Amino acid sequence: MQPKVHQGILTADGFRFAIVASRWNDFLTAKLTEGALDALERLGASEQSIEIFKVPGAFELPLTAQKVAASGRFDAVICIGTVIRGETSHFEHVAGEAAKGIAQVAIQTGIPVLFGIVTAETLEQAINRAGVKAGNKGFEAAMSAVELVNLYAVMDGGEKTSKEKVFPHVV
Ligand code: INI
Repeated sequence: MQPKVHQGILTADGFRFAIVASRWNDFLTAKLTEGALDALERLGASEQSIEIFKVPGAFELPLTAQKVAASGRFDAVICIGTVIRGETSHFEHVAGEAAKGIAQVAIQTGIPVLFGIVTAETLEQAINRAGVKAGNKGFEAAMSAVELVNLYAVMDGGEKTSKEKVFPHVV
């Protein structure tokens, strides 16, 4: 069997991206933002196609992402933050609400809203997920954003539905 496979190509050219980044644990969160920018730049996004919105903490990410997404100015919103259990007794609330809220915003607005949030038990774990031993969650979220905007452009019948762009990625 060879079913038809649909997946987004990895080009950021022609799309607009918003990064919504929290300021909590900024020495780590800044690394995630850098990772996201690195991914977008490597995939061909221009400086003019990216805007960054800063918020106090991860709890504030969903509403801000909702406003940014509802503006209609962006093809994807990449949410960036760091929540560390060791530091907070309300870890579950902050991380849980951020995750739930971000998922809701994506479904409500119909554009990709990415979860680039490190949720870690310890500071060491968080450091590792911010570009040390276990990748960079911001980079990963931005890569996913680019893949999804391309997939949805094709699914929604946008201009990137040309056969040349789609079929090389059908296996
Ligand atoms: N916000 C975070 O982004 N990360 C955290 O680890 C964190 N801790 O530890 O509490 C955190 N709290 C702040 C929260 O996101 C809100 O900004 C605050 O509660 C005001 O609504």
